Amino acid sequence: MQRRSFLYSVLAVAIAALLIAVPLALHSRAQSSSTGSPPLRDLVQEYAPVVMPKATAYSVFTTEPSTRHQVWYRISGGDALFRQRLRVFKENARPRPQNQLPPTSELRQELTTNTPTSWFVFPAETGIITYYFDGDHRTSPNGPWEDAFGLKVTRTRFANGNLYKLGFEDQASLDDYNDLEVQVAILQPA
Ligand SMILES: [Ca+2]
Ligand SMILES: [Ca+2]
Repeated sequence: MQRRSFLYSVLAVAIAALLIAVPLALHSRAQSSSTGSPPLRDLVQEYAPVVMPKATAYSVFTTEPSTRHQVWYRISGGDALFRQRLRVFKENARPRPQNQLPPTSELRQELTTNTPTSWFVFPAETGIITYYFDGDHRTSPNGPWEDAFGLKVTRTRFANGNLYKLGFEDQASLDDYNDLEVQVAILQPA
């Protein structure tokens, strides 16, 4: 009996791995850019941070479908007691309501750390596309991933795009909004 339940759990893990791996393999993923960073130029304005206490994810989207755009992102750090996870989704559609994510078939990357990474960059494209950045954490090594309790966003506008600094919060008390920090740039000349 024990052996059977062991086999079932091995099977469950294998199926879960396939469910994640197949969509990642089928779609265009962001490429790691080992040296590059987004070529934003001519700072126009840095806006005051916007605190979103119940937000669990942030989406950026194209405002001009006929102009090519390109999205870059990286984990820039974080100061947390718990393990952090960033999931990145890309969907050929307008933004969904806040905190609603696309299905896992649209998942493009999953990083289970808040250690800084180099930049990742999606291929340049035209059209109506929304990119979702979803911050999670878990309080024990094998526990379930849980949604962030909130998010702080600082936007800086440049002549040829926008840079967003995201800070996810993993405490219900909303203490510092710096547990998982992500930078997202969307390049799209005006
Ligand atoms: Ca989430
Ligand atoms: Ca915190």
